[in-house]
Amino acid sequence: MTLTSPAPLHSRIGVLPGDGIGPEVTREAVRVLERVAKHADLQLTFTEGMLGGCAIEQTGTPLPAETWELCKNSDALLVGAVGGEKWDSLPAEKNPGLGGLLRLRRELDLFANLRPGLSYLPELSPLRDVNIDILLVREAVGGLYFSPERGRGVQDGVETAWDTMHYTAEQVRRIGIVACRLASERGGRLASVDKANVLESSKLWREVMREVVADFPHLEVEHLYVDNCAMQLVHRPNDFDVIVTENLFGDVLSDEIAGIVGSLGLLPSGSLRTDKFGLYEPVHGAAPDIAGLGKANPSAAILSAAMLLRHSLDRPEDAAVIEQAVTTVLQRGIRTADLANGDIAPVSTSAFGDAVLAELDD
Ligand code: GGG
Repeated sequence: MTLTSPAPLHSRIGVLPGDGIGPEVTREAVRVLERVAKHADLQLTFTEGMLGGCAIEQTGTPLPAETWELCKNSDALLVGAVGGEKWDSLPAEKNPGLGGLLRLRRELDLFANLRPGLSYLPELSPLRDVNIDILLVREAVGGLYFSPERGRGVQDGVETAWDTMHYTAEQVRRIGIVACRLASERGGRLASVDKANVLESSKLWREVMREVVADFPHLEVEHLYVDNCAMQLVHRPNDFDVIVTENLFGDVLSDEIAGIVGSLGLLPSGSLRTDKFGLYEPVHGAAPDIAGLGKANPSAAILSAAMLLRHSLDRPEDAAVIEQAVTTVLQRGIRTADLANGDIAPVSTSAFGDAVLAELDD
C-alpha cells in the first residue's frame, strides 16, 4: 500500500495478545520490535489490552470499551489470536471472532487484509520445486462473514441456518485498486478469484474487477474460479504473484498457501485501510490444544511485526532486517515443532524468539 507522509518519531502500539497461543507468540513479536527500536533509534510504546475470549472472561464482552479506547489511541495494533471451543457457541456479538476481532476489523474499516506467503526455506514445502512469493489480498469487511441476513431457525418445520454473501460494487472496486497497485509494485501479475459461474456476488466481483484492471493495462491479469484457483495453486504455485479475492475465499486460500510454504506458523498478515493505521496478526488462530506448551511457532507473529514497521511506521528497512533474521534462523535449522522433522529437535517458542534476537544483534 502506498504511504504518503513520513512516520512520526514516536509510535504507540496497541497490543492485543488474545487467547490460546496468542499471548506467547505476541510476546516474541514485541521483544523483536523492542530490539529493533533500540538498534534503529525508534521510540515505540506498547500498551496491552484485552480482546476475545480472555476479555469475555474478565468483562463479559469480547471487545471492551477500554480496548476500543486503546485502539483509537494507537498508531498500529499488534494482535495475537482469538477464540476457543469454550466460546464457539456464543451468539455473534458475544463471540471472540465475530464480536471481537472481526468487529474490530469492520468498525475500523480495515478492508485490505494482506497475507504474504513466501518460501522462506523452499525445502519446508511438501511440494517439489516450490519457491513462491505470493501476496494474497483478502477483502476483509464484507462477504459472508458480515451477512446482513444471517440466522438460524425452523423454516417450514425444518431446522435451518443461513448466511448471505453481500458485496457492493464500491467494496469490490476499492480492494481491486489496492491489489492492482500492489501487483504493479511487485511482479506485475494479478489473479482475481471469484465464483462467477454460480454466485451473483461473484458476477458483480468479476464485472467490477474487469473495470478496475482496465486502468492497469501493464498488468497480466487472470480471472479464476475459486475451485480452479485452489487446484492451480498446487499445480503451478510459482506462477502466482498477487491474488485478490473476497473474505471467505481469501481465508481458505491463504491456509492453502501456508500449506504450500510449509506451515501456518509462517504466514503473517496486515489489515489496512487508506491511511497508515493497520492491525497486524498471524494468519493462524488460537490453537488452544498447544497453548502454554511453548510449541507455537512465533514466526508469523514476528513477521506481522515486520509488516507493521513497513506499512504503518514507514520503516521498510527495519522490516526487511526482521524478515532476514527469521529466514536466517530457519536456514540454521532452528525450528519449532510444526517444522521440525526426525533429524531436527524442535526448539520452544521463546528459544526461537531468542535466536531471532541474536540475529538482530549480529
Ligand atoms: N490471528 C488470527 C485469528 O485470531 N483468527 C481467528 C478468527 O476469528 N479469524 C477470523 C478470520 O480471520 O477469518
